[in-house]
Amino acid sequence: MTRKTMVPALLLTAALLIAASIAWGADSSKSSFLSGVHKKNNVTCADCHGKSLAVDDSETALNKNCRGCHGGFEELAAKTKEHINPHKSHLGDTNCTACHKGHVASKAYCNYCHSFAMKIPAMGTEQESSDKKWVQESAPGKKELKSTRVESADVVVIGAGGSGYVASITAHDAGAKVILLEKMPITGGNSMLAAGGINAARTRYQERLGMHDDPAEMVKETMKGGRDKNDPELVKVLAYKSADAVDFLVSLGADMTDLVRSGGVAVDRTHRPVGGAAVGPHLIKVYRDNAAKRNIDVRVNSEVVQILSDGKGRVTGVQVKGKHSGVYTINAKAVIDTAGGFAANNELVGFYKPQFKETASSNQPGATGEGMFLAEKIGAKLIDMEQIQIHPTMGGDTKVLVSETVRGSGAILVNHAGKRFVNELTTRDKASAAILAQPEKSAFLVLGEGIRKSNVQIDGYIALGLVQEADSVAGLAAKMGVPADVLTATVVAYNKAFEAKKDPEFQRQDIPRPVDGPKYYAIWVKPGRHHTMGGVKINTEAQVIGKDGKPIAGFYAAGEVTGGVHGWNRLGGNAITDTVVFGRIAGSNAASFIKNEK
Ligand code: MEZ
Repeated sequence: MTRKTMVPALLLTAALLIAASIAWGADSSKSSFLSGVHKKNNVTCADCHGKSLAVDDSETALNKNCRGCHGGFEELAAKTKEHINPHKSHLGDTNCTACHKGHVASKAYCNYCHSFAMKIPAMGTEQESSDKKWVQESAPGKKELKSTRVESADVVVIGAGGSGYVASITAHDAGAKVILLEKMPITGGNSMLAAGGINAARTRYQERLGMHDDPAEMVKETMKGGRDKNDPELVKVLAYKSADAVDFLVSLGADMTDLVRSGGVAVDRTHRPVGGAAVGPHLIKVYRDNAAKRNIDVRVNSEVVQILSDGKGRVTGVQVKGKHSGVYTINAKAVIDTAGGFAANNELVGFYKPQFKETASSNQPGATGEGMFLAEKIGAKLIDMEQIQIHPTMGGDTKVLVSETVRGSGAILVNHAGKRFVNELTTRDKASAAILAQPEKSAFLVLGEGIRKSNVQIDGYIALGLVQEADSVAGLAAKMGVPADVLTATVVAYNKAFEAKKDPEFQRQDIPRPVDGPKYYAIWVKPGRHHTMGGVKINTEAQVIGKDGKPIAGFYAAGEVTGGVHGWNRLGGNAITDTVVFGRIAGSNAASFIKNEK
């Protein structure tokens, strides 16, 4: 038997063994799972896998077959009677196989971030820990992997979060053949979880509401928020291209009409969908639809294990480990690294900031930082790696981020004595420090009916069981375990500040709504890891800068994988701006680099 015929023969044998174990009802973990609903309906291997039994890394045909039998997300969501409806979540319409498995027990992807004991078919109830260390294929000491095939593209983009999608769409529209790679089973990255909005100065939406804003102010506030450690040139690009970024999103079909204020900012600059809906799921749906419309080659379960260069400093492609297809090479004329940050990587966070190691992370489980080290391995400079942002308000002991926009909509922060203790709209580093300075290292967000109605995300927190409610402030105080007279006095004083448009106690600039009835609400909150400000050094053209201070030819980066834009503390709402502004620059420059090289 030659090597050429050996591989198909082995595959065929494996397929026959699987088929046989199903037919004979053998008591292996594979067959016992398949003996469930699939056995009952006489499902064959070919029903799921197709005649060839081959599975591509994105599991496309397999998922089509899942839907063929079980129905699509909408159908399944309509049938769900449980309180939490996994088929109707912020993850959007993803692969069925992200949660459901064919040959091993299914597992809910949601449980990486949430703690739901969800029942899904053939799933054990045990919780998967999201803190398990991501095995980095390119870690030092790991043996070099051998590619079994070679493909080619004009531009390869690493990481299908917000920056990755924006860079891919932009490069595609500039004429490049793009492959977008995502190591996780679903696309979206941390952008998918973004609750707040996109900061942009002097937009048509601000002007429509008669609001005056100025990119120069955005520069000043971003620098101040970043403790002046940001790269001022990058910040200028961020601010002066921010209104264009919003127009770009609208041109793709996004809704950015609602405005709210974020911490450390003196105007309503954070743009989001109408009703205060979370920005991330909305944008990722828009991006997914736009990528599909353009036929962009998006591959999940595809981990980049190496960025390739010609030895003379020019990037030439990537090596990928596909979940099913194995290791292969993509030769590319340009590579864009949009692989995100590492706030979900306990080991790495502990390495750079030992005191943050045990804090909960708001991030998706794939935010483990490999994109930074893949870049460093081919000479990129990493900066500000120890700058890790702690977001003030994660829901109690959960991994659910309670959006800053809840405070922006008017909620107050109250300690366990029932008193306000900080300007709720100060920067995140200061608000987190103020909460951690409380003896309990936690606090409550307190809000009324008007605030709840202005921000649809609060209904989500109610559905998740994070919110206590009562018909009076005293009733709420009893549920929170704080003195009723003190909390009542706190709310009365705050409502007076709302009337007077002046907050003598904490100089909060913007009080859009009072804390009023008929219902009052409280959410117990604790600070948690949210954003890693450091990463790959880039210049204003989104070119990756090497340790020698020079751009690495053919190599671009955007979003949380980069450092310098946010300095030592990011302002809420500036991350999405970063992904769109620098994603566009990276996509467009990668495409013109290729054209100019021809
Ligand atoms: O930009 C963010 O991280 C943000 C606005 C988060 C949030 O609190 O909603």
